[in-house]
Amino acid sequence: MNTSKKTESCWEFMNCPDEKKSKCHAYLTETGFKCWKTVGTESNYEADECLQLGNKDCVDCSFYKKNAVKILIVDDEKTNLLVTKRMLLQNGYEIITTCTSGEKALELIKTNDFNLALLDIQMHGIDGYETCRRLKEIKPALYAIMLTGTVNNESIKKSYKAGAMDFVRKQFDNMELIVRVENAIKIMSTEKALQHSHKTIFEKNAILEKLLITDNLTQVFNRKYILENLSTHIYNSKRYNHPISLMMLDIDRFKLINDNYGHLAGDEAIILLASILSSEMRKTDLVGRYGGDEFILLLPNTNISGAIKKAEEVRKSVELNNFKMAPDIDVTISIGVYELGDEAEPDDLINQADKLLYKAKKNGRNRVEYLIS
Ligand code: GH3
Ligand code: MG
Repeated sequence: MNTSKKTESCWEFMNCPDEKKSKCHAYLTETGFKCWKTVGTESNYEADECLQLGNKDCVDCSFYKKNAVKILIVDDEKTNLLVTKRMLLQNGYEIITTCTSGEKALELIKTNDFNLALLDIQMHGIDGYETCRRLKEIKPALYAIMLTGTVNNESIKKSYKAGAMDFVRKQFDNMELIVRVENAIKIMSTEKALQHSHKTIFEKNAILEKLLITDNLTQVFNRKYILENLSTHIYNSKRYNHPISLMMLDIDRFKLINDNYGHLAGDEAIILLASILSSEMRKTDLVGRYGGDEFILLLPNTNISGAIKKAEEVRKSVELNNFKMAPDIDVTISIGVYELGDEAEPDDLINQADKLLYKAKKNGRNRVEYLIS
């Protein structure tokens, strides 16, 4: 397995609890979270296992470094604080803050990014439930474990209501506290992993959605998108009694560019035209590539006179532009402009604009043809 590539995508690194025997990398792949047990040095990984998170062989791994988890212990009994803190220290936890009241805890959380809080229930001042509730208000992701003398239905109910996730009996032995804290870390790590996956999926979806509606060559909308949205725009224009116009335009004698300067130069000319169109049109207009060297422009809230004016501007802008990829050719466009009448259907808009474009070609090219219905 080529390991060097994997390390680049490492998202968080942590040591397995048994650091002497093996190390573990957690990393995110296209298909989800994976734990990767490794042997050897960090620069020379030999992956002996590559396991999906949730695999039972992998439960010891967590994405929070144990020694980086920030723990807050709140108890009004100083001895309890000392005992709990010592236990945690003995088990590899290093960042531990203690305080003797809920009020102090609420102050501390404002300046400390605690991950985990261990809260005594019965305290002077505000009790553990209320402390928990308010801490979670300030930091919802905080994982709270209640420290309680007796676990009964009442305390369970109140604790969960306050946002606590777990309990440790006050007369706890070393094992119970440590097991619960480690479970808390696993849960937090899994949550973090899921959030990360979620974010990645969300971002990738957004990219996919954009790809679906974008013309690969020019980055303007593709034909499918324009056609799908045409009906909605027409429906809105009729409903709100707003005008709507459409332009079909096409490069004049485009084949000459391909023939004289090659297909790539032809592509560049199409790309340049798309960028001229995008910068000339309003944000609310839709610019799409209909195919080849033909573009479709939908102009909501624009009547025929506005659309003709715009078409002339665009035509001039192309005429004046120096298409450097085809230095000996005066690149121009022809445009057909049509405003949709009350009775017309979506297809009419395209058919009419297309006919007008054809007319512009027939009448000499580098011109705008329109029809006032
Ligand atoms: P007219 O003035 O009548 O429009 O003449 P024209 O030469 O521009 O004719 P037409 O619009 O029919 O030309 C389209 C040509 O565009 C045909 C095809 O080879 C070429 N073409 C289509 N898609 C692409 C593309 O993505 N890139 C390039 N470079 N050429 C393309
Ligand atoms: Mg053409």
